Amino acid sequence: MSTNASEFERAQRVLVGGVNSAVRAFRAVGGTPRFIARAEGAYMWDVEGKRYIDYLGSWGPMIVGQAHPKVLAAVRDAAALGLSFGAPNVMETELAERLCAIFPQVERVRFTSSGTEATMSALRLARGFTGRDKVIKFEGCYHGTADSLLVKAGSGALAFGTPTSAGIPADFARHTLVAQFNDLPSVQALFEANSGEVACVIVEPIAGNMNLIRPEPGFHEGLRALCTRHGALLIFDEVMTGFRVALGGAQQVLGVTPDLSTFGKVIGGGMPVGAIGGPAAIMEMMAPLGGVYQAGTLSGNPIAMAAGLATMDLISQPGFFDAIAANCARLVAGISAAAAEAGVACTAQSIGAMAGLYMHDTAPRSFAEVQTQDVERFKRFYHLMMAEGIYLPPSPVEAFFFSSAHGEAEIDLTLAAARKSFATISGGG
Ligand code: KE4
Repeated sequence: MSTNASEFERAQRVLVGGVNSAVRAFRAVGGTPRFIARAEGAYMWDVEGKRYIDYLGSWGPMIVGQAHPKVLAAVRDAAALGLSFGAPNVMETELAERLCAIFPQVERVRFTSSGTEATMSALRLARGFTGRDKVIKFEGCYHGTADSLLVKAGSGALAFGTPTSAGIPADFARHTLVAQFNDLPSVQALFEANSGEVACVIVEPIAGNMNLIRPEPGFHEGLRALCTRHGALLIFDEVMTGFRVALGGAQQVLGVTPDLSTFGKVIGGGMPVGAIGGPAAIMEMMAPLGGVYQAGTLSGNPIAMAAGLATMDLISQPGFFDAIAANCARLVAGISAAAAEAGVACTAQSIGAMAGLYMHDTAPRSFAEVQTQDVERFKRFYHLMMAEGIYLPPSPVEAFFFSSAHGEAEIDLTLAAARKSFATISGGG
């Protein structure tokens, strides 16, 4: 009989670390990754048949729950007409029209097959548009695996102690300047020390890859003013926050308009999609109209577009985000209350359907504060919850993800598991 352990042992013989994305390897929490056999609604089942309430949601895409009937039907219908054409397809236009309708400053879109491609292309576009080489990012923010962005990055790069990846030439990395999230003076200092050389600032507007960190009031307004003053483009990387904290992403919540936005995850509904969006005057610097080359064999793939359109239909329903945000808020409030009841220093918070849980008595407000978490206690909590059938992202520096499929029953089961886990921890277990 196939077990998680036997499948992991087998996978490691042919896949690096047994996985195709580093964060899946459970290196930040220890133990054996679960090999998922199927998923439906708020649940996943591993190869041993154990059921979990899914707060991973494929790291964000599955906001309407796993295997939603309407998304599956759209994928089946599209697949019956062919899987990939390498030629324009009307569904690409339709999904781009949806994005342009939601984000007023987005006049043109380019789809890619991943968030990495989207942010990598956005950086190249900013450099091509401004004629400048340097970019500013924030320590702990993660924007995928493009070389320029794997400098003091978050997510698995941070969790595994390689925030700046090996293999990036120093001559390349030197163009990436690193500031501190929620610290405007650190950004201003970089602009002043590199006057006229900064092409863009790229930021997760609500950080999710150093765990969920809220922007301080005025932070993004300050970024916006600095970029405008110094002729640099402001790029909101909304791959995680887009269509998750609100239909209009973090820019709707914050009321700040970037020059370029990158998207992914939810707009693919579980299929590979990324996107760049912005004003025609900037976007049309990209090939075939301009000199910034960008392309991709499966970009705008009809199956991915169909899954994305079906997901957009569902999340665009009136009241969708109010309901999901209220349920997610009830969950995180219940977790914080359960921890307090057990005398365990643990806090949880949420914005829309994006949540953070910290082994800390308050919600961290900076990269430095996130680092003061009790990681060993997180690991203990993680495995206690997993044993109770609650699947959280396997890292203390990742956000977790709620869906419209998570109802009262799932919230109650999760809070019962949290109370039991905190009781074990406070009892020294
Ligand atoms: P992808 O290349 O993984 O599709 O997207 C990269 C990316 C870009 N920008 C933001 C804000 C992101 O969160 C991501 C990817 N997020 C991680 C989760 N922290 C994906 C999980 C993984 O690496 O397997």
